[in-house]
Amino acid sequence: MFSKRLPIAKMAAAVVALSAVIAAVMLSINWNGAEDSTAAPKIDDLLNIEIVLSSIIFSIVVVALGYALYKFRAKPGDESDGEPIHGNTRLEITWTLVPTIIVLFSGAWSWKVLNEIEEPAAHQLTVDVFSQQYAWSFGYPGKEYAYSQGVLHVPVNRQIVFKMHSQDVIHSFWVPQWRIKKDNVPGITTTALITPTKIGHYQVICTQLCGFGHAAMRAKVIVQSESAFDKWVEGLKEKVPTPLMVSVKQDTQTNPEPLEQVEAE
Ligand SMILES: [Cu+2]
Repeated sequence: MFSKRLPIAKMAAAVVALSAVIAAVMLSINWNGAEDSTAAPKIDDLLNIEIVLSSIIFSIVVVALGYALYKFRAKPGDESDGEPIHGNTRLEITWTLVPTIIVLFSGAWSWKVLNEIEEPAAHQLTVDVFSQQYAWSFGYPGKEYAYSQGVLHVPVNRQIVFKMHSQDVIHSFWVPQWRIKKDNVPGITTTALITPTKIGHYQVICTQLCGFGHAAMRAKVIVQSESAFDKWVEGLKEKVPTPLMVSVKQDTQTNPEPLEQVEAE
């Protein structure tokens, strides 16, 4: 049925042109906002690669579809059935193999990015993240378990080990400009490594529908210099409350990583 005279060169040119236009438009849009952690540019590059690959696939489909619609359209008055087609083994192998290669390539690249993002740095700072319906609070184990509610301070250009503990249901920790998002799961400790690279004010947003107050479940984030951070922590009056400490210990028992591997100051 597919004639041997498919205008392959023209179709390929159309695919290249269409891909270029779509990719140019999609890449020109700043999807994720400012890149304010070491992970952000890597994740955005990964997204851009996916955008280019998707543009190419989309163009192949659209060009083939457009060609078939035009070339094989019924003549006016033609009421006959279409030709019965059994299949095309070569075509089927191709459209199985090519997506497989693309998916494996994306997977390998994602793996590489994840490895880089999760590479532990020498001088880490551990921060406990406590989530509950519908509030965030934070403990600073390396700073005698100082405690803050609704506001998170962190030093700039230092890798923060966020250890997350939910008190009730699943919540999710997300600062969009840092890109990384991590679920807080009751009963276990989840960990995210994030190195903020810019001083500024941000927001933690809960991204896991957790109840009526979910949309309002936010906390302020202040990224500041190491000295300003130290001063702020010293000014904190509260210590992490006992019920939260209990949850840290309980979570830690079900977690392979020991809690006390706190940073060397
Ligand atoms: Cu929520």
